[in-house]
Amino acid sequence: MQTEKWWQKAVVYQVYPKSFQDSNHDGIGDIRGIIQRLDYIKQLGVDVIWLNPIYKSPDIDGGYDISDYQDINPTFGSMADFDELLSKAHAMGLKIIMDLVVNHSSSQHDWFQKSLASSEPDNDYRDYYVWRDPVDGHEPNNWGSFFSGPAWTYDEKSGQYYLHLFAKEQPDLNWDNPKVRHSIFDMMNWWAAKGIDGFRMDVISLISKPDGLPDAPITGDSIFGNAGDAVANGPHVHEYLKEMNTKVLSKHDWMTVGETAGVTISEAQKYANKDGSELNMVFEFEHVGLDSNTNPALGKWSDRKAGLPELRENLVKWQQALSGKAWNSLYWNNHDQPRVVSRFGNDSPKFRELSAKMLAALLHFMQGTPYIYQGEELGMTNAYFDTINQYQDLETINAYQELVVTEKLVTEETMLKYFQSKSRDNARTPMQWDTSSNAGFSDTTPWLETNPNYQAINAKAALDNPDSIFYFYQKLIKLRHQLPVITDGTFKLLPDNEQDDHIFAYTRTNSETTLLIIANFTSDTITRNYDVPKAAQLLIQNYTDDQETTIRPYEVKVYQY
Ligand code: ISL
Ligand code: CA
Repeated sequence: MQTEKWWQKAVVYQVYPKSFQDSNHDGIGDIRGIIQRLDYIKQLGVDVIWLNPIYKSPDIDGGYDISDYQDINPTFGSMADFDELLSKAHAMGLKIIMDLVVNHSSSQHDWFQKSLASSEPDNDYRDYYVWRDPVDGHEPNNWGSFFSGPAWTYDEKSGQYYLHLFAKEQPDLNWDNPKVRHSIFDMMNWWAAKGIDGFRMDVISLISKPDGLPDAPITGDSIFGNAGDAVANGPHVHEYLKEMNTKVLSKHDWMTVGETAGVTISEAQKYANKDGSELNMVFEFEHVGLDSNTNPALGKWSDRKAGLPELRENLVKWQQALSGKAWNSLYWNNHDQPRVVSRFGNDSPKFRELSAKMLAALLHFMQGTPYIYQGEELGMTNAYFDTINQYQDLETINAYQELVVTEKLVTEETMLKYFQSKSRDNARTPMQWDTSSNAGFSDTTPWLETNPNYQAINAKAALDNPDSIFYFYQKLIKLRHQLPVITDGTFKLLPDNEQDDHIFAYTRTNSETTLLIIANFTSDTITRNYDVPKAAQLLIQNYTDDQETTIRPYEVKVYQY
């Protein structure tokens, strides 16, 4: 494996700027707030910061609707603030990767405004987006938007529909048009000249639409087809990424990660192949899809818990299949996912810290590039909002409207439970810095309610406690930097572990050493004998003593020999 690449040993910290730190009393996080907190990020020991979109945007979808790719949203600050953030981060040895959102733009983008202006052949911008005539007076096909409703919106003026896989304010760019690709590549090179360290590429697996835009398979009793399945890994996606690689990526010592919704193992081996002709790594979704509803009409909305056997089977499959062939991201959390300690761990006061550490260690000893989402290092929990009015996320609000109000597929009470498990806002509540008002995030009411548990769960308390989750993460990051086996070792599930309902146990081995990771996924006390060699050294533990064959609730231990 090409273990010489810097991003294979790196750990990424994801900052959601809107919720990280407010510096100017408007209740919204901003770039100067991030600058104020760089010391904190540095102390954790990570190598790279991934910034969610900070570009100019009407902010229909958390900034994933960009109206100017080369300007900063004034709510977040100015380009001068960004330049300062970048140079200060670099001076501290931190790299910054930006979010590249080019499957779609905002409907307010100049390109779309020009596209809208006329459907005449002399309008160069018409073909920047995907326009189609109605079919039998209806949408051109049955595709549903990820955010509810059809993926097509009708334009009275031209009598045509435009495609938007997400909100109607997020029209899909037409990647089959070489002018679109060149405009995007120019924009990327413009950011390169500023000295950024790479891009995380939003839904990059969706950019190439299937020829003829055929109907998608219907799942459940929806009238819409699943556009995600129909569009992911389209016919030209690898060709377009290779072109991007030639024209942009290969010129820079960057880290590139493709957010690849709907990626399979064999597709991942192409996106993130080790010849480096496309992207450095994929960011896949299978393990965070396991607890979706068993009724396909409800999609992700459920309060089901994924069991250890299915989660383990999935993680192990990816470890083994990409080994030596391609590179993966390791993550439990991001701005779209519920908090991991509430999802796969146990966020009760008794077990929150133990289970957060167990989950951290389990993931951080695997092969891949780990991502830590802001607040994960504190064991921040889901928001547990009680009413629909507390939510700000459009995916959540649209799902409520569609599934509760219009289609009446679920009761309000049930849907609110599902939101407590799965809403994206669970990850987006303000960062919990200290016990002062609004958790030290802002001195005025934040854009999204602060989780009241900030009195107990906050960065100040974590930094004051040598046993905190924060320092546990710090240790995991340090070990990754020190021990090559974490990057290059062979992954092996312990032979008797396949059916185990309680314990996840695996080894990583290279020519020098072996690591043995044993994690109890449950609140039960378990007896297992792993015949750990006498000379083995205990590298990591989340209890203060080691009882060898007794594995306590949410215990994790890592031995080296
Ligand atoms: O968030 C999801 C499930 O709740 C996913 O379906 C998500 O929409 C998908 O992974 C794509 O996410 C990315 O693109 C979206 C944006 O809303 C997300 O925040 C972003 O991470 C559209 O740009
Ligand atoms: Ca602000």
